[in-house]
Amino acid sequence: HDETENDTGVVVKEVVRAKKPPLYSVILLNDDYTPMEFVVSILERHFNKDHAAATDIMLKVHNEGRAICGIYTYEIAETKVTLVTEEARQSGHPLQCVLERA
Ligand code: TYC
Repeated sequence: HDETENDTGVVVKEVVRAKKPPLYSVILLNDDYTPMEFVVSILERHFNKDHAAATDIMLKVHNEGRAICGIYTYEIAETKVTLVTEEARQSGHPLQCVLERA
């Protein structure tokens, strides 16, 4: 908090808010091998999408090469990338999930 006096002599209190943290987009990249239903399931479970929204995003990646799955602060975004990549490799899929400054 800070107290300042304006040009009418009135003391004004202002709240100094925390600076907004930088945000990061989590992005899925297309490949020729990861099954469509696997990508839809990833979007439902890791990015809180319903089946229709997950299908739309998966098809956008399939048709355009990439799509944003969600926007988060750094630690959350990085954790999503790690968990999605681990699950894809465990399942034998080459799915690529990356971070970008939003
Ligand atoms: N192109 C893949 C296929 O035809 C599907 C796919 C969609 C793969 C999105 C990755 O991030 C992806 N099976």
